[in-house]
Amino acid sequence: MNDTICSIATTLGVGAISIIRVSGNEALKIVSKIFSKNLVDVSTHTIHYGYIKNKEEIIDEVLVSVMLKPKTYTMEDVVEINCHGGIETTNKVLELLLLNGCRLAEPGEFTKRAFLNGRIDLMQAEAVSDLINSKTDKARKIAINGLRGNGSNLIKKLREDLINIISNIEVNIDYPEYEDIYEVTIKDIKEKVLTLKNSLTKIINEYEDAKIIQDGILTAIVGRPNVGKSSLLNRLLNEEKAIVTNIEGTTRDIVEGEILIDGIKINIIDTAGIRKTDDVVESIGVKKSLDIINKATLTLLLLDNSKELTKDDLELLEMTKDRTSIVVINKDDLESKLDLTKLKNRNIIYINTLSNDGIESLKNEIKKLFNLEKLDTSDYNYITNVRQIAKIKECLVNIEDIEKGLQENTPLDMLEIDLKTIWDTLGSIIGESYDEELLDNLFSKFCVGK
Ligand SMILES: Nc1nc2c(ncn2[C@@H]2O[C@H](COP(=O)(O)OP(=O)(O)OP(=O)(O)O)[C@@H](O)[C@H]2O)c(=O)[nH]1
Ligand SMILES: [Mg+2]
Repeated sequence: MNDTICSIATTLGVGAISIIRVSGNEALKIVSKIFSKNLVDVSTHTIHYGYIKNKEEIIDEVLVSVMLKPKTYTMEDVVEINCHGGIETTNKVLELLLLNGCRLAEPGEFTKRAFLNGRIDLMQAEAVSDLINSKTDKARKIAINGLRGNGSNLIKKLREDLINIISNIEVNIDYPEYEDIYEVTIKDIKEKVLTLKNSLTKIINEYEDAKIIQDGILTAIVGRPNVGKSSLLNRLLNEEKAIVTNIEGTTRDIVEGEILIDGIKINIIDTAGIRKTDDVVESIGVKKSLDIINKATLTLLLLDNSKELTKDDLELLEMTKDRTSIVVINKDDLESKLDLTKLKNRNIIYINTLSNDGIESLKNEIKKLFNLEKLDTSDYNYITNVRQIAKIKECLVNIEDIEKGLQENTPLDMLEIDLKTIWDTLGSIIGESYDEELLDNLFSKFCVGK
């Protein structure tokens, strides 16, 4: 942490401007060695015009921002060099910084320093990564709320409530002779534990919604060959993405596309038609289609209105009956030969991909299934990080132990141990405690320069 690090903060490519970021005790000294002006005594949060030089050679005309600690991203001295965009110039400036005493930053190292120096907690650090990786406006809203500390504050509040009861129990155990100190009752603990359980359960329940906002809904279009899967994909995407022919087995590999419904990303996968086949390539495609049914959040099982149900159709109906699915009956323009008694208790939508009929109804059904309109009015204060959610689940297991203990009249000091464990686990969510391996793993997923 004592060395001065540098990194290209913008995408390396041809562009108007590239930013090279430097952070650490020697930042001003090192940049001064390659800049036309001495920056060592300049005021904080100032911008300086000049040249980057390699001895006498002028490398680029730049603007250099100087931000002195502690009001910086890392809470260290930070210098940012705004040079002309372009791979050669940017790399040359970086190379000069390395030659003059900087070390190349590891991925996420600037944010790691912000965390280790106490500017942000671990939840906020993880939100930085989510913000960069957010793929929809709603995912961005969740991430920026996380970065602003909304999730952290919630966890801190839960810890505060816990520590109050823990300290009360401790006082009661350590000073039983003091009669004027409030004595914690089993009823008090029961109430506190129930409130905590409700708060944590709410987070877990909302996690599913939040995942949908963040990652979208993986939607597989499956069915026999020729039922019109690729035609449906093209209709939903509003482009001729997949090849459509009247030859069975036209689609042999997956074809993917993306649409937004109420701001939620629907990742649509068109698959190879499912049938028994001796064709090697097609059979690999069929296997992929079957695998995708297991991975998908939503399955659109397509049937052909003009044909009787086949053995393959019935197998697919059976395979998808307990999954979130919609049975989409295509070719509504043709006379029906389907035996509807076999489709009892299924969610059915009729469509005709030649005319676009039913496509809106299908989208509405998706909205209804996933409650997308409700998500539209959400406050975006969700916890979406898998690590954080795993910790919350750990706390719920401890709560179950406490509840059991309360029923079995376990002594207070034993219950206190479980309460402390929950307090610690909640602490590890915001990074009150951590191990190096966790930090390395977490920040290695960040971009270089962040
Ligand atoms: N009459 C009618 N024909 C349709 C409709 N939708 C698709 N078709 C026709 O059905 C045939 C098969 O369409 P595709 O979209 O290629 O079917 P698929 O399910 O992707 O087929 P595979 O890729 O072979 O599994 C084409 O000739 C389409 O023009 C529809 O709503 N009505
Ligand atoms: Mg197809």
